[in-house]
Amino acid sequence: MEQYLDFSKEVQDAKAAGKPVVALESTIISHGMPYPQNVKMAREVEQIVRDEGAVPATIAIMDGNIKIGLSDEELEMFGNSDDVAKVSRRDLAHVVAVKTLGATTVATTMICAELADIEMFVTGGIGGVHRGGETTMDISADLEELAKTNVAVVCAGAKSILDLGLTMEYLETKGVPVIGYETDRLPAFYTRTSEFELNFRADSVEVIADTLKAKWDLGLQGGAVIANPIPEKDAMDEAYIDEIIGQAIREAKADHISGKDSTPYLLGRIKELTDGKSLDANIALVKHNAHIGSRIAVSLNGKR
Ligand code: PSU
Ligand code: MN
Repeated sequence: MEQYLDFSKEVQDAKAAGKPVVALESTIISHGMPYPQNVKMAREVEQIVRDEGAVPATIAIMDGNIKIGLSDEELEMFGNSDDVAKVSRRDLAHVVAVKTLGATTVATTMICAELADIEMFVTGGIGGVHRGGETTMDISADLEELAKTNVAVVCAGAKSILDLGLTMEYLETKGVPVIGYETDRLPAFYTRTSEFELNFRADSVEVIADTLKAKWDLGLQGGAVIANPIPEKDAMDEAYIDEIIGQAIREAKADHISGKDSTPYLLGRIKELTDGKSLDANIALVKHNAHIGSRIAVSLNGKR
């Protein structure tokens, strides 16, 4: 397995020194945001992780290797190329074998983080059960990965392009804890709350680190979702964004968009329909997640 892993010097040194490492995904860069905002976001998020006392490891596939930590030039390339595949679990072996460029989704970033012995992962939003998923069966591989791979994911909840209720049911069935950071309700990405009550609320990163440690010490396989609401000042108006999301979903249907193209299409349309305001919110929430996720990583590392 090691032959496929290619660690950056920064991550290698961090691991040798026993420092906490935080995994970051590349699909959010290559398929989740436009250039050049995506690269700027990726660099700023990495710096936030460093400022919080951890080391960032942005994960991507290149030259038949799983890169654990990208250089500045590589970040630029993943943000500014149109031949980067979106790589979820099913795609990973193929993209490694044919040695093309691949951006890792939440599912694949979790797989690669576990291979690299990294237990914390920060992103914006996870995939889930899409609206209408009970008939289309469009259910993100992210949920199955959370069920079996031992990596905690810090996110701002899930977007209401998904069916949040079905997503929560799925996670419950699979035994994945969803912990609210300073909230009782599932955040809905662009907004701070939703009607869905969370399983647990944590008001400190210590409690989250203790919970993760206990989970894995007990051999309870699988990840956890730490749901961290978008900061108040960056949150969008709920009625406004719901209307836009509804329109984007109707357009996706009319354009016969399905499968892996669905999430990037919807994100792109929502950005256009909001004149870029959704992108600003998206960037703000990822940065906030980087602060909280890094603090959890530092705390958890101290308990090892
Ligand atoms: N949600 C976002 N931005 C993203 C994604 C989700 O707000 O970029 C990406 C993540 O990489 C996630 C993937 O893992 O979309 C889910 O895609 P799918 O539904 O095809 O599994
Ligand atoms: Mn899907």
